Amino acid sequence: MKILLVRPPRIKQSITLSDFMFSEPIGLEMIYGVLEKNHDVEIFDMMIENISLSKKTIEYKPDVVGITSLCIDVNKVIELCSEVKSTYNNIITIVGGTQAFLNPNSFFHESVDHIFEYSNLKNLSEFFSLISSGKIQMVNGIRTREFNYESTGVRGYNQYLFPNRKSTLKYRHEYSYFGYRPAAIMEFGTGCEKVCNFCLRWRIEGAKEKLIDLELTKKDMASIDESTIMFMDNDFFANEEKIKLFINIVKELNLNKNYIMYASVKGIIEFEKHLEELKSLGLKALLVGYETFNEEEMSKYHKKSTTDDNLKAANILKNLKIDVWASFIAHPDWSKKDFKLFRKYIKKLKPQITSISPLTPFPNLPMYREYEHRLLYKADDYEKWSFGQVIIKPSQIRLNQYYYELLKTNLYVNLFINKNTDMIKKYGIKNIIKILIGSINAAKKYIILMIKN
Ligand code: B12
Ligand code: SF4
Repeated sequence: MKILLVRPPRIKQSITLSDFMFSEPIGLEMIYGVLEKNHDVEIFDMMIENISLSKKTIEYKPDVVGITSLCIDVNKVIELCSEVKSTYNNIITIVGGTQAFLNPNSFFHESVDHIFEYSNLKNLSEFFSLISSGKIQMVNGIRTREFNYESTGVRGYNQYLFPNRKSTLKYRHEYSYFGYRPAAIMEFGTGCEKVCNFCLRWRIEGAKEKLIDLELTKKDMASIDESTIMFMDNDFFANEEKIKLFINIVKELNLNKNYIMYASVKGIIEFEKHLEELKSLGLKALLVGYETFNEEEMSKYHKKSTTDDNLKAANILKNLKIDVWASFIAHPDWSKKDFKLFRKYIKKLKPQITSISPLTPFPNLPMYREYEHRLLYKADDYEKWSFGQVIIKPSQIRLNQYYYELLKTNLYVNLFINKNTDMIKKYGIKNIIKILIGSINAAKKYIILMIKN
């Protein structure tokens, strides 16, 4: 069969961080890796391509079109499936990805034939051998329109499979992470045992840290051509065994690359002794969720660290000259005074890059119930759930004032606190201009929302 795997284009109307983070569609590369053995497969990355899916469909003539999805993509994905069906009605349409796992119901639509709630070698092989011979039946992890999208009831997680990175060869020079370009992404271990209550990530991968098969990891690390690897592990510093294994693999493979990782504050403090060696091996930056200046919120979020721990971790990293890309959550109950305290706190932490997301009680999270009566948008206003927009009605100040405070904080942080001059040395002026344009774009969207509200 001929299979076209598609990543949908960026959603213009939502606030996204796409100008800062733009990585390869690694999920599709994994599916490609499995299917290429028996089928003719191609990846079509609409975040880069300029031609429409119907034009591509006419050119490539696939039997199957499979589309990946994130939360904000639902309407676009359905639109694309409808476009495929109206081009050639007999093409089989399939949807997979994060949103299909978290909320498969959002894709119950006449243009979507099958939904991969989760994917693994077993269900992929079984499903594609069935449809190749024109049969359909219920398969674990897959919901089929013909069976009213019912599930077999067997739950599962997405399996981390070996990605074929050559499948995105023509796009790879575009993929980047902040100033690092080109950058590849990969994962060393899945899950997260910190189980913070606002977080989707451990819900997607499980509350248990598990290392990915080491042979697969080594083979993948050795084959990556890019000079930068971003590890998407939820907390690379989850345990010492993992850190030591990584150090050994980098030495064994004699790699000379830049590494970017997510790390918890708890892990940074606990495994401080390994940071110097990691730095000497190429660790350039850590993405750290500091979340807030307010201790009460820290415990409400079930963070396993305190606001003082944040300062401690920031000092450790400053002394070692490891960059920090910090993320924070703006709580809807913040007053003007709270925003002021927040800015003061960021000034003490002095991260190199700061991103602030308004608290987003994603549907399916227990938090959703708590804030349901204060939601500004419906659960199916998919494009609003971008983690960049205010979703919960602020309680202390008006919504437009809240946007003004967010805007002010973003500008203050980016212009006065983040050390852009140091970054110019590191990443080059072109990259810094790109990042600044990104913040201006986000700022423009905030101004529009401020005026509208
Ligand atoms: C890498 C990443 C990105 C990358 C690219 C992701 C992509 N799919 O294209 C970039 C940087 C572009 C990105 C952007 C965004 N992201 Co993001 N991202 C991640 C991250 C770190 C890893 C995702 C990943 O690649 N996982 C590994 C792969 C292998 O898993 P997978 O895609 O699910 O693929 C598996 C299966 O689903 C299956 N599969 C996937 N697609 C398909 C398709 C078919 C047909 C089939 C059969 C199977 C299949 O194959 C794989 C094998 O098991 C996660 C955090 C996390 N740890 O989960 C956040 C995460 C997914 N992102 C998130 C968000 C919110 C965003 C943004 C909206 C952020 C923003 N405001 O800008 C944007 C949206 C982009 C857009 N549409 O404009 C949220 C998701 C929320 C949600 N419910 O969807 C997460 C969970 C982070 C968080 N906040 O908690 N992201
Ligand atoms: S440490 Fe990070 S990834 Fe893990 S549960 Fe908390 S916020 Fe999520």
